[in-house]
Amino acid sequence: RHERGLVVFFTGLSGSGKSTVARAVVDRLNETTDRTVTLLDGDLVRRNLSAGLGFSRADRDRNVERIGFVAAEIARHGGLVVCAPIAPFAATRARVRQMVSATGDFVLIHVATPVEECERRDRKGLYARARAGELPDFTGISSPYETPRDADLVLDTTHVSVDEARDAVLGLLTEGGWL
Ligand code: GGZ
Repeated sequence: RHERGLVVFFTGLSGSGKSTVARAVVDRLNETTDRTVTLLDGDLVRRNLSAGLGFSRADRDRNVERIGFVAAEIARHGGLVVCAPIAPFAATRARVRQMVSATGDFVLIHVATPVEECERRDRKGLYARARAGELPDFTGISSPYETPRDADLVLDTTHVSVDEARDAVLGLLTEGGWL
């Protein structure tokens, strides 16, 4: 039996918690399924697959479409893929959804932690740098984030722990018959 591949695509602002939740989902999937699980980690993608790209709209589109292409290839071979770029543009997310849907299933998770909360946390100090004008085109500050209208799940980590968010994602995947 060849199981259908699945791409779990997280989108949200820098500091929204999406990478943390994505990582927790991958860890749990690795404990509970025999299927291969691939995390297309944001940092690794930017350092390798998308090395040299910046944060203009064109470069973000290239980055997100490359992630989508790799995810679609893995899904085509029946794999589970988790990725968590900001992916701020609706049209780009729609292209990725379309690309993946030709070969596998696609689930969109919006980590909708508001920019005020992301900036309040400012774990990496990037919001402060963006405010100071040191980081141009910073999503949520000086570059847009288009809120998804087609999310399968919306999570706000302001009042929800990483474990609860992880379990909500796993619950959705179980309900949908993927696990
Ligand atoms: C947004 C930026 C920027 C700008 C650097 N805007 O919190 P982080 O640091 O670790 O995650 C952010 C990451 C975003 O890269 P993505 O590949 O996910 O973006 S996109 O999907 O839009 O291509 C942040 C850091 O890179 N970073 N400059 N100007 N985030």
